[in-house]
Amino acid sequence: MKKLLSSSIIKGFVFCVHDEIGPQPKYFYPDMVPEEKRTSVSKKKSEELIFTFRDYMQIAIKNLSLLLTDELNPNKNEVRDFKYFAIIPYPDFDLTSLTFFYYLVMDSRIRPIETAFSILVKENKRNFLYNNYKQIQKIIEEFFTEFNKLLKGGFISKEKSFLHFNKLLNNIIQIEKKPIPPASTQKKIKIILAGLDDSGKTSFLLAVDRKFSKLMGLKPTRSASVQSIQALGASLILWDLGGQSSLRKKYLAKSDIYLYESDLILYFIDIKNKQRFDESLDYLNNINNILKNNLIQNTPIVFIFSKADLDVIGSTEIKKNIKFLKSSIQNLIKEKNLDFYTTSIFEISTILRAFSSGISKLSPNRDIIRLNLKKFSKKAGAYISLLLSNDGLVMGDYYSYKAENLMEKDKQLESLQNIFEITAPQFTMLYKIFHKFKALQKNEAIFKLANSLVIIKRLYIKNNTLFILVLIDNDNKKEKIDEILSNFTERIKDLLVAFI
Ligand SMILES: Nc1nc2c(ncn2[C@@H]2O[C@H](COP(=O)(O)OP(=O)(O)OP(=O)(O)O)[C@@H](O)[C@H]2O)c(=O)[nH]1
Ligand SMILES: [Mg+2]
Repeated sequence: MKKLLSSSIIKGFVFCVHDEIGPQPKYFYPDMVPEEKRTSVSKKKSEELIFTFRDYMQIAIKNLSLLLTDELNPNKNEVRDFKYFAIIPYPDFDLTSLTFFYYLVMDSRIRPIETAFSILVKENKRNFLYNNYKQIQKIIEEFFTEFNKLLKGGFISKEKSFLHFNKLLNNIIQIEKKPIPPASTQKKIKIILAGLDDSGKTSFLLAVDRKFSKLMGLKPTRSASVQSIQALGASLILWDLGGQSSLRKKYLAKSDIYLYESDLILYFIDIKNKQRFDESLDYLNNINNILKNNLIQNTPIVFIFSKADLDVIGSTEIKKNIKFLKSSIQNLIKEKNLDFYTTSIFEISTILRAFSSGISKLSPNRDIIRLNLKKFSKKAGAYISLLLSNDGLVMGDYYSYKAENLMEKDKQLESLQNIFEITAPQFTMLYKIFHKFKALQKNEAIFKLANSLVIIKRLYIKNNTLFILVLIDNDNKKEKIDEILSNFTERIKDLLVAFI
């Protein structure tokens, strides 16, 4: 193991379990050193990890606290499907991990055991994890399907476990051998905006960029226009592929330039223009085939039904159009959980919502942030909670209801929740304005909405400003929120800073 890791980016691993006595490091490498030794050598710039038991323990506690399963009481299916990954920084150790969370089911235990397995890299090498996490995830998941069978009868010896972990690490290290993209400290994300001409791509981008003044007299995009914005701790490179017919042919023919290594595609369809639906579906089909067959890329596609302005969105015709498009797209793409958004440039929040949901798909930490927001919201008794970045992008959301399960009496609640979702960024804006003009001293504001309250809290996380918005039905719950909020932010703060 020593030889394997000495030349690798990966510096160690730790397999933590939540045992009867609490979180524990169970198997780990390198071996721990006594406390005295660490303090004597830690000054030296060592390439190797010098970890005491207490250090490993600290990592185990941090990892497993992100699961906090005490209240969730998982049933059998949940246990089986519970598989989360996250990229977690440990600033105290100058390390970052890719961590796999799951439940370990053992014959001798009644309760499934919360488990977290981390591979550790130096903080300055964390891009290795971001650039390769999908591949590494696959290797780790495959490994644990086998490894868990071994543990079913009880924990195996450390020596025996090392033989297995050695193989796992060896497989991951193979990834290091492929050429590395030029080193940069910031993650670059390539996002493509595609769709027919006149489908609203450039307008969408402008709205994202808050450049509303440019909207007047918009000209068709002549070819690919590339620009970049900074958001959520990454550079987002936005490729706006002008949609005229001749251009479309060019992108498809030169897909190795235009579609290659794209992280996300936003596909636009003008919801009002029924005559061109077939043409648009045809273009989508071509793009999808190239991604799957020629480029062998699994780039997620988010569908934007544009021009869904307030005055038309409720009409029978538009509803019919949406239904038709959803089922046609489903037939073409054949994947579960496709993302559809209706947007209008006259409702900037619909655009920000679609955009942020799209990029949050790229965050390895999205699921674990959501899980923690859910825990927080349940404890607080909230209807909805939203976690927003300073520029209004949704980094996490929680809804206490599922639309399809709603009883008639809950309909009112549902419509209130819908309003909340649409207005959340405006509340944040109001908060900012009040704060700027010193009309607000505190880091919070409360708005009354019918019988409910909207609570906005500003969070400072390492020089970043974030907002959490919570919708509750009575005053009493506010105290609870105050009580549990700092614990919640403490737990997820490192995950939020490096969101993508
Ligand atoms: N009513 C309404 N009009 C919109 C909306 N979004 C875009 N438009 C209008 O639709 C027209 C085309 O928008 P663009 O953003 O230029 O479309 P595009 O997809 O970039 O077009 P190409 O560059 O030719 O591919 C413009 O006149 C916009 O003002 C919307 O949400 N509602
Ligand atoms: Mg355009």
